[in-house]
Amino acid sequence: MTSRMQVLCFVTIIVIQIIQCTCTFDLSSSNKDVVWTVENENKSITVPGTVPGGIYTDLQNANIITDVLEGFNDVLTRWVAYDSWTYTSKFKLKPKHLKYAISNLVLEGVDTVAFLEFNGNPIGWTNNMFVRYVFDIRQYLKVGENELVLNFVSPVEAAKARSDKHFTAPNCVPSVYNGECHVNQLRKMQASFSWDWGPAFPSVGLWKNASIEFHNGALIRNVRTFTEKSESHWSLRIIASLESGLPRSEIKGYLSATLSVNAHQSLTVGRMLDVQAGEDGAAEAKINMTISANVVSLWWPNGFGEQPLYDLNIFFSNDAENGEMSHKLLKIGFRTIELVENDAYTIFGNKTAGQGLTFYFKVNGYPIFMKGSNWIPANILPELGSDKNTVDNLLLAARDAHMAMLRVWGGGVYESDYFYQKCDELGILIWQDFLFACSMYPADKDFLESVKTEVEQQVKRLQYHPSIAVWAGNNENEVALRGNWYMTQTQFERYKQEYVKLYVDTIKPIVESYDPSRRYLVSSPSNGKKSEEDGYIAQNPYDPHYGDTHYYNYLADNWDANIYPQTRFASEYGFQSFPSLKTMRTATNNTEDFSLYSKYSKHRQHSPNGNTNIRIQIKKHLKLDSDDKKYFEKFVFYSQITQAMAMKTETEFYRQSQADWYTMGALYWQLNDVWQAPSWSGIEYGGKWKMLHYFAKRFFAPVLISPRLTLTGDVDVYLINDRFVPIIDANIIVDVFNWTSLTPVSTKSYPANVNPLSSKKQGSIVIWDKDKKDELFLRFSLEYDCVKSSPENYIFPVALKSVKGLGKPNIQIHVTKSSKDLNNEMLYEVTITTDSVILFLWLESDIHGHFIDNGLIVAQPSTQVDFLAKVSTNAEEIKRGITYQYYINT
Ligand code: BMA
Repeated sequence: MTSRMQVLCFVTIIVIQIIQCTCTFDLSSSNKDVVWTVENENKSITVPGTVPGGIYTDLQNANIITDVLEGFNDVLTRWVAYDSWTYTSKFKLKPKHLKYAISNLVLEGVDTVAFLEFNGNPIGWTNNMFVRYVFDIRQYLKVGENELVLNFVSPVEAAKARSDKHFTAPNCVPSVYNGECHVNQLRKMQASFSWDWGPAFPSVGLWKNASIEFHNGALIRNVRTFTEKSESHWSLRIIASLESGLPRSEIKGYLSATLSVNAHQSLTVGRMLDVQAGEDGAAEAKINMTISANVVSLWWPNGFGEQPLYDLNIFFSNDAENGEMSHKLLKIGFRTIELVENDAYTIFGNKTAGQGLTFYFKVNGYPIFMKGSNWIPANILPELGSDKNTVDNLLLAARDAHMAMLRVWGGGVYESDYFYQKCDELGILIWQDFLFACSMYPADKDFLESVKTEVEQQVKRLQYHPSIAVWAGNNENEVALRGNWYMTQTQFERYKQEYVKLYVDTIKPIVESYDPSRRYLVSSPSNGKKSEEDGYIAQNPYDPHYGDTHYYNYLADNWDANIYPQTRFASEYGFQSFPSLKTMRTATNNTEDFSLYSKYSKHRQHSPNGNTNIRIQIKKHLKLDSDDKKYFEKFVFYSQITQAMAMKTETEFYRQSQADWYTMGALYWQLNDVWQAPSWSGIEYGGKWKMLHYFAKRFFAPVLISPRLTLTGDVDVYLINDRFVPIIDANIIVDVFNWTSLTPVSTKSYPANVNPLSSKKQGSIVIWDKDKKDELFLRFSLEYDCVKSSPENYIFPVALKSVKGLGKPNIQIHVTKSSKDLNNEMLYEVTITTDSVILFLWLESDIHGHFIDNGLIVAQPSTQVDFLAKVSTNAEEIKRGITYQYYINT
């Protein structure tokens, strides 16, 4: 077809679309013509239902229960999870609705086991929260009122019933979780039965959209795109999944794709289609495009370049007389990504570091160290996890802390389309786990069939996003089996076989067939290729010479870089802290709860020995007497200090080990939180940053001067460079301070050089008189081209509790309105003056907004921090509302 004909065809299609279109009847609560109610088994409760929604939100809205995250409500509302709930919707259809060849009920997300009736007729059942269900309801439709009923089975009972038949370890979660058992039997968000950082809310409901789709011809369900780069151009392969709804039907029509490229140009290709649908009424259609490399720009991870996205419009116009048109718009990016697992010997050429395989991501041909963290669901109620504000705030916080990768962890959900679009926009690469975590899983036929559908649908839905970097079969299940975490040793062979059946025989081929463009790792952590060679359950899945590792050590001194083992890629490591009192107050107002030993505190700490572990770390470094009047308040604050320092030390250790690409990733555990409780998060439930997140903004800085205190007491100084250009002849400035003064005792300067995308040890320095280590600390800064090019960094040679001369600072605060403008929000300059050193200065404001920097080490008389106000206010009000804390040895 000539391009003129294509244009004509296009015009005709658009005109036809106005007359003839597929029609969707929205069953969500936003459609005023649909009324949803929900009722419990004995009908004692009937309340309005919400779609998308869930039972806990509906009961909360109807005042049957109060805020689920308040006090002990997680256990007090558990009756909700034991009852059975029926969601019913009533809506009117018009004669036009009955004229279509296909009328399908489409449920994007059903949580989880439900039996469905339409106008009194059983139409099927659901058992997988991650599957889009389609039910043919054409024969049951009526003009006038119609009724859809979903009878939800208690998820706790459904899990138990399956476990009775197909028991799979573990028996239950630890009792401190206050959770429910056997969630591994259900294809449901695994954390909804509780986790070591979260409460149990075994929800039911329609957590995603629901609708009835009416059509005569085929629809585009989703589109996959594959980009391949050659010298002068990109090849774009587009695969559209078409659904006619009728088995073996003929799908005939015109498929076209239009890509908008740079300079307001667009490229269109199209082709006639005549294919036969399979038994499932679906078919795939391919279309190729060649794009000259100069009309599109490369997509880069955050911090390494821009994220240009290009509109790709796909149309399918059916040939039938009443030619219907189906359309999808995707925003695609052009980049290459590769996970490089090559013989390390060729790079390192020595026996120790040279063993094993490399494990790093190459993006657009460049090896990139992945800085980031682990994403858990944004809300414990799945229907609230896609809230755009929450997702925006968390992803922007990740972006602002220079993160280039987040791992969507296997105990949560496949996130919303909005989430991945936002990651595409912000340049946040996603390590996507499949949703199996910390458990053995069943491998019976029904379970595997359901997983097949889930994996196929999710890979097809998410594949086109440039942000997706890698797929991983599960979280920690290989290491759990090898390490006998769930007492499976006596049945090792059985569990190994089931493991291979699920992740290797079932999931792997599906992922590889629908997305050959990315690596599928069987587990995280794993030894990558080596685990595969070793039959998928490696002898030591934490082998530092292969793949990724998870590392937790709560007993050793977490501020000591020498305790951390090397790794190719640290995909999890972390330490707990308490959320701020401000955040805790959103869950309880009882004064007696604000004690480490209160029933409430014990209830919220799910990690066995969690508070003891925090206390151990505090005790190693900070002075805190148990009879201190402000013990709890200080414990909370100090827990945030120890967490931030631990993560700083460990992350910098990994970044330092980037030399020659030994370690190429540091994703700490965990970015966010689902409730107000001690956890590993850097951001509290509600969005407030802990000290860790402020520290992350500094320890992930693109150029970082990073000192390491060695076992001999010397300091190795590293320069880390995430830029594409080398740093040549920069100056490292080392100020030696006495704790008693803001004037350095001595200052020395050293030349520094490092290659692009690399880290290099600049040398070792011994500055102090070993007898006076407790009187001194060191400040490191970097000057390059006369500009400060790295955040300042510090070495405290002895534990802070033992330093001599740290005095109580005399702090003055002054606030002025800034002339800088930040997206129309009000920025204020807060100037802090002090007469002595301040450790971990933590500023808070009662005005809605946040400090741009916090948790400061102040070693100069005057320091400026910006405050971003989210409400209209003035300098005087801000000054009045500021409170602060810091660490001191009293
Ligand atoms: C890792 C994670 C999570 C857990 C965290 C903290 O094992 O995969 O399962 O929450 O540690 O214990």
